[in-house]
Amino acid sequence: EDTYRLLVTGAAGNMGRLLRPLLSREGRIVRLADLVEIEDPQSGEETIAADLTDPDAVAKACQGVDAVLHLGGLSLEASFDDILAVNVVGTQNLLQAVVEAGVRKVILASSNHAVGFYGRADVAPGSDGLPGDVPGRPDTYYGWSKAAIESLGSLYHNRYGIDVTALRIGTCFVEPTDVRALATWLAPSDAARLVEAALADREPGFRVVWAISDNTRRWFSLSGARALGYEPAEDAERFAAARIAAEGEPDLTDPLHSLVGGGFINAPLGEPM
Ligand code: NAI
Ligand code: 15L
Repeated sequence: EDTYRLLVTGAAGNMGRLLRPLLSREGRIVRLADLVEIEDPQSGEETIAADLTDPDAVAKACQGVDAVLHLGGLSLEASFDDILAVNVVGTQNLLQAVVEAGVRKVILASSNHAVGFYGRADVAPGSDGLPGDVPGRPDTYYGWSKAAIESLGSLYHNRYGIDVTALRIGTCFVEPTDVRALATWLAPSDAARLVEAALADREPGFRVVWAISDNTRRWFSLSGARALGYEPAEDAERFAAARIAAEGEPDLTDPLHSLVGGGFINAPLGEPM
């Protein structure tokens, strides 16, 4: 069979559910994998149960796949052992299975929390914002795991020549969840645009880019993502009036707004959120 197959891990989660209808294409099968049940599979979709901590299950999920969008894992702070097992060992299982199955392309869901301790003060004056590929400066065990999987992606690219794009996702929900997200929002439609840009055929590489909409209040550079062909169409500003009416104007000197990681920077380490 030569149908293009895209494996999406964590497909039952928030982003998986938002992206499913946006990733469906003529001539593409989207294989949805998760630990929990995938609801209501549509035509062009297939489902598979796989625990990322189980190498055999992950190997099976990767059979016959052309590309992987790896969303699966713990998406908030948790104990170090859980973060290590699910996010780091789970991603290692995935990358190993990718190589063994001959998959050539992987998109990793990293997070702003991989670099949560950078701040507005780190943005070069006159620049487009904080670069997408600054070295890790995690704010939690969770953020550390994202820095670790970026680094695993680099290892697997250099060893095996697979194309790896790590997305440092800001805040991807239907709408910006709070005033902080007026800067960090990634609209689901823009997430799909960036995924399509990362899936495009190109010389295999390894890159780490910000995954954020073209928000009026953003302080994150989009040049890395734009170099892939990402053309964001959304701006959280249309939600600003309502969010500010509810919460007040953000104080940009408060670490909640002056540092990338916002509230994560003083969340107790290892305590499930
Ligand atoms: P989510 O928590 O809603 O979804 C994660 C999915 O992974 C869940 O369906 C869960 O069942 C699955 N999962 C957890 N442990 C697993 C295991 N052992 N084996 C297989 N599947 C497992 O998270 P969301 O919001 O959909 O995020 C997707 C990815 O993007 C996550 O990796 C998250 O860390 C990352 N991200 C999301 C952001 C956002 O604003 N939504 C921001 C930055 C990063
Ligand atoms: C993340 O990494 C989380 O998965 C998500 O739930 C949000 O908290 C997001 O970052 C954010 O920083 O807004």
